[in-house]
Amino acid sequence: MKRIFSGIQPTGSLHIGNYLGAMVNFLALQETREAIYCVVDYHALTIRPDPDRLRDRVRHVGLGYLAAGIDPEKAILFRQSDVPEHAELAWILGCFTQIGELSKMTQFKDKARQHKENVNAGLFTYPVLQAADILLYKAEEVPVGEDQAQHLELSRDIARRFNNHYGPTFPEPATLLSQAPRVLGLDGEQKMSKSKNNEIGILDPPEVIQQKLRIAKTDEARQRRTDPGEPTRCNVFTWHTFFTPDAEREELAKGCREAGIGCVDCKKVLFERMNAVLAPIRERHEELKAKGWEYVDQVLLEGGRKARAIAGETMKEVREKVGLLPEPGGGA
Ligand code: AQP
Repeated sequence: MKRIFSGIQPTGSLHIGNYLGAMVNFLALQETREAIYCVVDYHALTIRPDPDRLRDRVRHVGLGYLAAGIDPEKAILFRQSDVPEHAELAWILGCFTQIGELSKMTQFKDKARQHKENVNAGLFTYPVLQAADILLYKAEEVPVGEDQAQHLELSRDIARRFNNHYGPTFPEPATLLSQAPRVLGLDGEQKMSKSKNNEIGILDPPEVIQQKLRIAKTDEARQRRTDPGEPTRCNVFTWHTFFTPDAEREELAKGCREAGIGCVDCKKVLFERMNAVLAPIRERHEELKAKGWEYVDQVLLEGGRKARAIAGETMKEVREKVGLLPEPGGGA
């Protein structure tokens, strides 16, 4: 069975971009692969979050994974910092990564613009830690959104370079994109993000979703209800692609082009369809929350134990190959 790995940052609440871009694949792949999913709290340190807030968000993202349908009986779900080998391997792989390569990373350039006051080395070497996350488990495939494709390419380069130097060690991990690799936000321009205030949360109550949809950008040509629109220019219509069956969508497209329906009507249908997908997630979230945080903590702890066993094996091999002691404090 092929092994896969992916992670989500505990930087805010999960949104439909995370869900459609990554989680949908996580759910399908836990059935057919040895799946390892992680809440990547080391990564989140790049923005120096409040410690209590970070711990809290880890739990919330853990609960979000479970509510969305990740089954701890089928997949390993854990907190990155429960497996410190991630940081150790990142250091070693950093010695196989060129500064020039990291300088080209689009996400680094974006985040450096977004957090001008704190362009730290962690932000710069973030893709090295990401390579370590994946290679530590010798994952062959990585389900992610399109924004991570460049990082994945770098992970393959790092793996290849290490293998060329020390002999075959890591598979070169393939990128697995979903049907919705880049979901735009309510602004219809930027990628939906936890930190851009342009998201629809997967746990947003129905009235909040309705409120957000009301302001969601549509085709600018439709200033009045009587103006014909063009669905291919409309982000709301793109969202229909992910939630609304083909026949109904075609009807909506026709109505939009002929000005037979208005944007309000189109958004109403989208709300119904979106809500039908999100309502069961919200319900499961409530059920799991009622079990108390102990349940989530237990799942993450148990997942961490399993992940650490695999990580330990890889690090034993890596330490031997690079010339460190086979185990800290041990060996000849
Ligand atoms: N808008 C999106 N469309 C498709 N996929 C997306 N992903 C995120 N946003 C979209 C995918 O979700 C997974 C987890 O992402 P992440 O939380 O680790 O980091 P991110 O990509 O930086 O997500 P955000 O929401 O944009 O977080 P912030 O605002 O904190 O930077 C990844 O597979 C990602 O591709």
